[in-house]
Amino acid sequence: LRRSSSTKLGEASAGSVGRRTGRPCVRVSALSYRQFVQFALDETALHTRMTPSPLQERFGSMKPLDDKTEIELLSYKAPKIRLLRSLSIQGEKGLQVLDFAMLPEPEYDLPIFCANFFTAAETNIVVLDLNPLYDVIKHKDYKDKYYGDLMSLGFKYAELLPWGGKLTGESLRFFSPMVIWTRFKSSQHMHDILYSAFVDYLKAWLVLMDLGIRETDASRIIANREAQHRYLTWRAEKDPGYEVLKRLFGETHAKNVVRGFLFDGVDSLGSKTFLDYFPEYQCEEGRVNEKRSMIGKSFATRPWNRKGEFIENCND
Ligand code: BLA
Repeated sequence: LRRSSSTKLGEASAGSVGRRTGRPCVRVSALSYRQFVQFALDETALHTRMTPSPLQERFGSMKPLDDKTEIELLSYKAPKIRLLRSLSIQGEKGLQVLDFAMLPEPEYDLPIFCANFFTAAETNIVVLDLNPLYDVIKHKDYKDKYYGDLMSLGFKYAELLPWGGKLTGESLRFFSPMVIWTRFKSSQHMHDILYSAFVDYLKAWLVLMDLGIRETDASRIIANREAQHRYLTWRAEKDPGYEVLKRLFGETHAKNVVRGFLFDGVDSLGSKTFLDYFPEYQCEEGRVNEKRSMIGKSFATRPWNRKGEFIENCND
C-alpha cells in the first residue's frame, strides 16, 4: 500500500472538530452521536457510490419497546463495501449509543471499520478501530500492510484517549495496534476529541478502501470470507451491547437486530459455528459457555508500543 505519509492523514483533518455539514440540524443533545453518523455518511459518499442495503427495508423502521427512546438504523452497500451499517440510540438519562461499522466485500482483505460508543450517566465506553481481518500478532505482513503508516495516528489518540483498563482478553485478537479502547467521564472536551478521532479514523479507512485492490485468487477470497465470518460470529455471540439491546427491543427483536442487522453475514458468509471457531467456550452437551471470556479480563495497560509491536507480560 502506498500513501503519501501518515502525518498527512492527521494534518488533513486537523480543524475538523465541530465541522458543520452545512445542513440545518436540531441540537437534541450537545453530546449526541448524530453528527458522527452524518459526517461518516457525507464523507463516505465523497469516496464511493452508496446505495441502500436490502436490510434497510427490514430494519429501517424498527421501534424500541418504550416511546422515550429514539433509535436509528441505517444500512448501505457500495463497491468494495458489503455493508455499512449504523445503529444509534438516544434514550433516557443521557443514554447515547453508536455502533457504526463498515464491512468489506470478501474480495478485499481490508480491515473492518468499527466505532462502538456507549454513554450512560456520564460514563463513556469507547472502542474505535480499524479491526484487522487477520490477527496482527500472527500475521506481520497484514499488520505492516495496513497499520505501518497509521501508527502515528494511533499513537496520537492513544495519548488523548488513554487505555480503558482490563478487557475481555479474547477481544484483543480482533483489535489492531491502533485501537482506541477508552473510558471517560462525559464532557464537551472529551466528546470533541472523540469526534476528531472518529473523523481521522474514518478518513484513514476510506484511504485504505480507495487503494484496495480486488483479490482474484479464489483461495484468498475464501480466506477473507472466513475471517470476516469468524469476526461476525464472535461479535454476534459475545458483544457487550446485547444486554442493552434486549432491554430496548425485547429478546427476540434484539436477537434479530444482532444477527440480521449489526452482524449480518453471520448466517450467510459461512457455515461454521461459534464453537468451531472458539472451542474453548464448549460446555457439557455442546452448549456455548455464557461467560464473555474464558481467558478472563486482561491487559491492564496498552499492550502495543509506539511502533505497533505487541508487548507481552503486561497483564497485571
Ligand atoms: C463494554 N464494549 C465494552 C467493553 C468492550 C466493548 C471491549 C468492555 C467490556 C469487555 O471487556 O468486554 C466493545 N468488544 C467491544 C468491541 C469488540 C469487542 C467493539 O470485542 C469488537 C471486536 N456497547 C456497544 C453497544 C452497546 C454497548 C451497541 O457497542 C449498547 C447497545 C454497551 N459495552 C456496552 C456496555 C458495556 C460495554 C453496557 C459495559 C458492560 C460490560 O462490560 O458488559
